[in-house]
Amino acid sequence: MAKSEGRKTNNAQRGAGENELKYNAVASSVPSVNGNRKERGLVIRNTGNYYLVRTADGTDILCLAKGNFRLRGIRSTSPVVVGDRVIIERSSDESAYIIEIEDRKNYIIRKASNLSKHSHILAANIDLALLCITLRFPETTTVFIDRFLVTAEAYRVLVHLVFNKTDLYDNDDHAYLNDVIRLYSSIGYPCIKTSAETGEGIEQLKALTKGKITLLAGHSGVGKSSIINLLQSDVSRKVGKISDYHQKGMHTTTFSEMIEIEGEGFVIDTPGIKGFGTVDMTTQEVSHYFPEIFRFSADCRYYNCLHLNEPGCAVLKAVDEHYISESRYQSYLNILEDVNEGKYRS
Ligand SMILES: Nc1nc2c(ncn2[C@@H]2O[C@H](COP(=O)(O)OP(=O)(O)OP(=O)(O)O)[C@@H](O)[C@H]2O)c(=O)[nH]1
Ligand SMILES: [Mg+2]
Ligand SMILES: [Zn+2]
Repeated sequence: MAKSEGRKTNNAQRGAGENELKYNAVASSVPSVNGNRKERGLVIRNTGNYYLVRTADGTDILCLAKGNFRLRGIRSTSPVVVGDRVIIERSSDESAYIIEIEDRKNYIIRKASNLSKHSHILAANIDLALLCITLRFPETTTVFIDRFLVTAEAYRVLVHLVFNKTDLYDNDDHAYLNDVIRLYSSIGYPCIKTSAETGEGIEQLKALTKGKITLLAGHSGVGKSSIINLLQSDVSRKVGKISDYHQKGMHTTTFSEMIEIEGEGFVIDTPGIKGFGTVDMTTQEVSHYFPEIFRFSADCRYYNCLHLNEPGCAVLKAVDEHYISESRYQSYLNILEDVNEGKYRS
């Protein structure tokens, strides 16, 4: 396994909710240097060069990042991300700087595009990621779902799939939706049907997100901000106007933001993402992040089988016999291809 932080620690997979929500319980006094005050805080928003940091006493402070936070092993477009636990330094002239990032328990990272060498971390230290999916208006493909899931597996982030806008589906859509849900549930990913319009599934989401730090991700226009608006009553998030709204998203949310929800917990609203390039894995590793492919691969004749056309491949046999879905296998090939391309390029 390639070394990069985030994978070292953690296991949201085994039990969510371990994230220290009560950041004020964390010792907030850090020895001061040169008379400057140092405090611990949680990054709740990032706009341009500025970060909004919530400190132990609940105050939100606008900070700049000081120094070079290039993270080991990854070239990221932003050094500090929402969800980071940081140490800030406030000087007497009221300016404030982030001077240290605490080790991350996990994060969700993606490449801006397959060709891009730069990666983008959506958020760090999350207990749960909700991948918001619409089969129509706009369409979310299984390849997109699988790319997200592979990254979440690699960085050990627990994922539930949220199928939104069920109120817009006709009978055929519902039949297809149920097939997709059957597939992902059988692999082990919990699925929830929701509608921000009728309120279907919202109580279930409230119970699920309670006491956790939850990331909402997905294409633009799938309804992430609309769902968040139903999870908390204080603030109203901007959602795309229906009148402007066609098949594609409007990119209404433009930066990630952490929002406190009723009944304790935080949800992170993120801007819609078009593609999801996977980051930093070897060809051998790819199958490890498809749980069902990994299970069958134990019976392949060759230990280094890539399940392409090798003799005695148990995965190909399972695809033939429909124990592994064709769409998941196609996603596997698709990701394998990127990984190979990445290798030839560098
Ligand atoms: N019919 C219906 N419309 C919905 C539902 N959820 C969201 N919408 C509408 O879909 C549009 C997009 O919703 P947003 O909440 O802005 O979507 P988003 O995922 O936050 O999009 P970005 O911020 O661009 O990433 C808005 O017009 C919402 O009113 C739903 O369950 N049913
Ligand atoms: Mg939004
Ligand atoms: Zn094989």
